Amino acid sequence: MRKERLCRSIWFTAAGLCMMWLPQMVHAGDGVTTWVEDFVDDPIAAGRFDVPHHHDDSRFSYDVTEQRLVVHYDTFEPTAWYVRPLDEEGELTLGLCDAYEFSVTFRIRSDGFFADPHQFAQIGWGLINTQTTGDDRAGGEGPAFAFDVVGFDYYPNVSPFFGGPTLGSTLIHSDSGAGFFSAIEFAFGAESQIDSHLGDAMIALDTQYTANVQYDPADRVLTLRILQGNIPLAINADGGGGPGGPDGDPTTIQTYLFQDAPIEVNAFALTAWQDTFNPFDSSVIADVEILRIVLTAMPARRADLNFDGDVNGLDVAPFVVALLDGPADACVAERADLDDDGEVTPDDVAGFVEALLSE
Ligand SMILES: [Ca+2]
Ligand SMILES: [Ca+2]
Ligand SMILES: [Ca+2]
Ligand SMILES: [Ca+2]
Repeated sequence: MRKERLCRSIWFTAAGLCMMWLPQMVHAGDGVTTWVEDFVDDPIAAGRFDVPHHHDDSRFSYDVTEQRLVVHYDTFEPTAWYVRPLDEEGELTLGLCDAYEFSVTFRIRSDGFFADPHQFAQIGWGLINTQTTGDDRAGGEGPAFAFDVVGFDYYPNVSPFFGGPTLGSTLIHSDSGAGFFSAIEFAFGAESQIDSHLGDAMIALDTQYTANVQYDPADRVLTLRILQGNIPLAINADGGGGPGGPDGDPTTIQTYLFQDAPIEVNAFALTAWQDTFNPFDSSVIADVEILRIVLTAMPARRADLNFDGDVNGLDVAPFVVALLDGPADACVAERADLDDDGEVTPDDVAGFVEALLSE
């Protein structure tokens, strides 16, 4: 009954809008930021990337002939980043309610490769915050811990006791004062453990892959895929809870978020983290060729209630549900509260209709 009345009020406010329950007016979402780094020229000389002044820029070697970058990972060395802001203006930030993905095409060289079986450290990259992310990702030293990180992490170490290698994406929330380790969300157990004897595809040396990490704010889940050419590998044949893990897909390793705590990132970075838990020696040494980076950010849009980046008729049904049942979470509430009074009520209908019509 109520649903019908509400729908009719939307109908009368803007004739025909309630008919738009089917896909139409689909276009590339406004406000989408995307960039591709192909290394056709030196990203630092060209002003696209930068190494923070307190980091060692010799850890990153650009090769103009091969059009690639080589990152010298060595966890005995201090942390070093190769950083690009999310957008050209350096103003874009992403949080818990925004959609984004990043892909990195890479090859780990066998020459000089070392992974200590008694230690544990990653080859990694991802999103950081140039203001709030500290150098200490391992958390062994502090106080500059690496809060506000969305990372791709490949731990190549194979331990006689703990297994390995492991692969997954990690999200580290903003500093809430509750301690660094409580801010970290990651996949563990069978989900991130790469067990070739159980069918999981391994990452081989001297082989080109693309690692893709996607964040879905509707389900609050990070999904990692490793592609060889265009073929996603079965990295999750033996996943958490069974074959393929939670989504039943053997090509995805997923990290579900359980905390509502905020996160705010403003840059992409190739992150050669120091292993602050092993100050005596290198846990991992690897020269990693980086051939391509693609970043796409789809910040949350007001009135986009189905989280597809567009504001159109497909958002009517979930808007009505948020009105009738109350918003399912803070991200829905933020998108449906069109009059900014902190709650979702019939007073938001006018703003919602206006948002639909202004598209
Ligand atoms: Ca596994
Ligand atoms: Ca899966
Ligand atoms: Ca939408
Ligand atoms: Ca409101």
